[in-house]
Amino acid sequence: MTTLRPKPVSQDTHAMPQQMTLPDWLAELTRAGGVPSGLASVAASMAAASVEIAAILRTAPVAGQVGLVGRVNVQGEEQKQLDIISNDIVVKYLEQNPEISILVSEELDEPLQFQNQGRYVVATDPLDGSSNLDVNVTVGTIFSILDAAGGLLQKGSAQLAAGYVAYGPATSLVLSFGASVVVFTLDADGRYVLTDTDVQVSEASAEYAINTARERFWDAATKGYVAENVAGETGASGKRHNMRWVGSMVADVHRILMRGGIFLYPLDSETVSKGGRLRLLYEANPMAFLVEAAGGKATTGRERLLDVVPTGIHQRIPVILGSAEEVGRVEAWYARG
Ligand code: FBP
Repeated sequence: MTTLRPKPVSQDTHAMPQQMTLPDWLAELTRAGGVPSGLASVAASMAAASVEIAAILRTAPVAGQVGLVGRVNVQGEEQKQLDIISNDIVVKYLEQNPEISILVSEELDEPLQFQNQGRYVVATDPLDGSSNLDVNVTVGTIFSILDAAGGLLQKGSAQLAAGYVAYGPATSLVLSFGASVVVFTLDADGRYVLTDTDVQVSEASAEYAINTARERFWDAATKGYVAENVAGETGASGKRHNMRWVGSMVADVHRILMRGGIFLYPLDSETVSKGGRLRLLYEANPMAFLVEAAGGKATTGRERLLDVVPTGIHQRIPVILGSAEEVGRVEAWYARG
């Protein structure tokens, strides 16, 4: 069985002319033997879906596409109109691609089997950060691509590609096939143009992202790490830290990929019964894949996130990722037991 993992052929886009569009970049990568054309087409399908989602988001308040639909998803969360609309758009574009056989989505209770007998499985959060939807704060789409032969419950390290789209002041598509992380920005003509060729997460950082309103539920390790940061120069880290929490994972992780930092949604006494807050297959794994490909680290606190063997498609997991030095500090707190 030929492995689908792309050969680490040059994804170095430094030599590529400026203003390279996504289709050109994918074609170049496929021509260079870096990525199979089928896998490249799956990334292109997700990108195409995101262009339509971006357009919908821009005018949703005018079109009255805001607010709840009066249904809850399998997570027990109230679904917003835009959650459903975004999911339908993703289904529409992926169904048209014969390379894709199954879709796992945050908004679908069960995996969606397409007619196609394609080689790839996609897991997606069609609209991440939905608590920020109706208040015009950055939200996103997150996706993970796997080899269908390995089934749905594969470790994150088996991902062939991952990406997200941040719908913010600009619309950014961040993508990796494992060797490097690149950023495309949507231009005025609705084309993704290459704007960052080799994202690297800074080793060190003084910026952390956590929902501090949950402090009373935190475990000792999280309390210890955050207290050290709050102590600033007088604390064990010996430096002043700053805190940022957008409440949209895509926005917080994008900031970390661009300027370093650490994102924490640890297990706490309120989420322990569910295994955590964020979902492994379509939130934690793709973000961990991107952060590691950019030189950062990702852990549950106790183990490398990408080594976790999933037990369910909507499984939740503790997530700690970002600048390696900061993640290392958190791991040290957990190692104290
Ligand atoms: P969904 O919006 O896709 O359910 O994602 C969960 C999420 O909104 C993350 O994007 C974000 O990091 C987190 O929940 C915010 O949690 P909280 O509401 O505790 O701040």
